[in-house]
Amino acid sequence: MLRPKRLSPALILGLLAAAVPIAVSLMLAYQQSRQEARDYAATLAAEVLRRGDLTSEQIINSLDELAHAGIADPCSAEGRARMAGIVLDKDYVQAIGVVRDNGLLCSSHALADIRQPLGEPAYISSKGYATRVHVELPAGSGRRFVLSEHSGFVAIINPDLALDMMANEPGIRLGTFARSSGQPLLMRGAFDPSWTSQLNSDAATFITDNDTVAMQVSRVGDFVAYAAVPTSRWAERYHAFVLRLLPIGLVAGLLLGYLISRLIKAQSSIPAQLKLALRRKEFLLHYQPIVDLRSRRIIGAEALIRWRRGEQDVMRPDVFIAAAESAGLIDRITRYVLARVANDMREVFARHPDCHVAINISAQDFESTDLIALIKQTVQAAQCQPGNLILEATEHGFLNAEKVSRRVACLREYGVRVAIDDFGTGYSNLAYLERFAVDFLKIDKSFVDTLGTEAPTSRVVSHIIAMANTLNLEMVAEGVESSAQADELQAQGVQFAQGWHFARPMPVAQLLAALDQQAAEAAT
Ligand code: G
Ligand code: G
Ligand code: MN
Repeated sequence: MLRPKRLSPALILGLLAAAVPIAVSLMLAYQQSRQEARDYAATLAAEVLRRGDLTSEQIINSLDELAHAGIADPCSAEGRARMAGIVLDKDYVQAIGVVRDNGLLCSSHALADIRQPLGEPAYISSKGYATRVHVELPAGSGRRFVLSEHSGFVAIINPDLALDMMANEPGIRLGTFARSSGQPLLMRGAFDPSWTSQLNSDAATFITDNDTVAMQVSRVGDFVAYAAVPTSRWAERYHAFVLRLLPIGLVAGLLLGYLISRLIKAQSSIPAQLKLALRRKEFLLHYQPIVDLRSRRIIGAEALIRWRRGEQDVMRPDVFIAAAESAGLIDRITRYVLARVANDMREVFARHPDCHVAINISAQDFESTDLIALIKQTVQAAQCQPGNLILEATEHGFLNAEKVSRRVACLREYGVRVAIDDFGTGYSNLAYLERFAVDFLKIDKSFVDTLGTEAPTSRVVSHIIAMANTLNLEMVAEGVESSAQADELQAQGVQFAQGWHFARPMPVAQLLAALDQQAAEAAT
């Protein structure tokens, strides 16, 4: 049955970790562009304030000078010339003049010197300066002037001149408004009266739906300078920051994600991985043929566990079997192996009833009470005879005692045969072998390797073989890699062998095919 592969926790946490720097980079871009917009608006407001203050100062000075000049008739040619002299050095004041009954009587600018009504002032400051805004003058070619009047004299200001900075940036709104009344004074672009409510101290910067607005209170006059920068400009900066920061965030994110998922994988304990592998059925069995050395025919096979994920062996069995033993997970693995072997071998036994399968059983399994029941289940499930099964136990498993020896006896009584695995590598001694009645000795590869060499251990094989013969034990030599080794073992009286010289561990289908071919050859 195929189940969709679940995302591993390591991958999920890795992805989460990767998201953090990416999110941070986006946030940084957002904050940086916001901050930049605020700084820009504040800089503009400060410049407006500086110009506003200058304008105020020039208005006060020019009207003051005019009041104290003692000009008898300002509207005479000489009077106008003297007025022109007063404004000559005042860059922001275009002209000064005389007001009577809310009308402009005459001014320093000849062309503006036409009597015209001005209407009521929009605002009068605490110092008595009356301000009129949006005033059209005859020679002003449609331009709207701001007029500031005090004691019958008036200063004429061109607001565009005072606010002529950043003229090439569209959408930027600049100006001043009266602090006490909120009345706009100088103005470039529409003023939003709701901004005034944001001013709680000497300066404020805030973001509205459409603009980033900065305001600064004048220390000289009763007015506030403001600058509003449209959000669209800010969004552009945001995109620029994203383009700059996101790649860094992405790289950092991927790196962090990779490192964290690696870390989690490494830290997730081997026992946890084994449990997961059992649940996901990532273990499978390969079978290494065992041959009769006289006929060189396959008479059985050893089941060897493999941990597969995709095409890869995740971990070597000697590593994870040892880990499973110390984590108390070996009984679950043994159950799994037995069930799997029964399933794999059913057809092999049906077609080749004399064949046997050798299964590695851990020392702990011999101690657990239900091993016999488990083996009986396996025989049933594989639809074979107890004699088709050989249980391989390493010598260490046989060390502790009575209980194990009784269990082995029980199993052999049932008809299953038992082999001592890796013989010679443990605590082999003769007395011990006599006490444990078993059927086979498996001679470890390390001894087979010494055959035909000058190694001091090379003669141990002969002793093991002699000992086994004395005890009437049949032998399986492991790790046979050459025909010379096979011949030598046969000459010394070893009955069976396995090793790469004959065959490597293989999937059950391949084993079955080899057995089928062997049977077909025997028939002809
Ligand atoms: O081929 P290989 O590397 O698989 O074997 C390594 C070791 O793992 C062998 O010495 C064998 O004893 C052990 N082993 C292999 N399969 C099993 C198994 O199914 N159960 C146990 N307990 N040990 C196994
Ligand atoms: O259970 P045991 O330790 O006997 O398992 C045998 C181990 O030896 C397995 O890991 C198996 O894959 C490996 N093996 C079997 N035949 C050969 C061989 O001829 N040469 C080598 N190097 N290893 C072998
Ligand atoms: Mn073995």
